[in-house]
Amino acid sequence: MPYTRLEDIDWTNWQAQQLATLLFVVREGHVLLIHKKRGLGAGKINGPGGRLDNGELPLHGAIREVQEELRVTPLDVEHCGELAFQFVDGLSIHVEVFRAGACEGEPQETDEAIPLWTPLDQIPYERMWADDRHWIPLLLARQKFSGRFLFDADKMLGHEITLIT
Ligand code: 6U4
Repeated sequence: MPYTRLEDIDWTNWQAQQLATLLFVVREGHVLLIHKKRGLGAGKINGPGGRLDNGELPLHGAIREVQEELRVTPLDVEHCGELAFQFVDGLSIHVEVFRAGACEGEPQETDEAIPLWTPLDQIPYERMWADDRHWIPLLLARQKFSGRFLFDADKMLGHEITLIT
């Protein structure tokens, strides 16, 4: 049955079809974003990240994706929060979100992404997924979070964010 409201979803028994990560390197007043060239959210600005391989730990998957997408290795990686996305077409994704204090190497363009070192006061939320403006400020403030979202394609129909103490 298609969902139309966030409250229609049985979150207690909710299980994501896909497990994924996002990782934001934050250094010297800038955050490392990407212009995503392919996959879900192609054309949007986001953090690097992607789906976990079978059995892969989220931390390892997050670091691997940054290496694959930008050819750099994030350092001082910490967990910041989790996001649950339900799409009305049935797709569901659980995303573990990380930040890093540095990275080794210079980010390079790849088949998957164009790197964008972005000043923290110029994050282009209008070019990003609609949920990002609700939790990226928490990540930057080092406030841990848990978010739930309902999307119809890239239109956000509902959202709820809990702060984790
Ligand atoms: P493959 O084809 O597996 O290499 P991959 O880059 O691993 O692709 P993909 O393209 O399926 O993954 O995209 C998943 C990525 O999109 C994850 O990093 C999470 C991110 N993502 C999905 N919905 C999002 C949303 N609403 N807001 C957000 N990131 C989202 O900020």
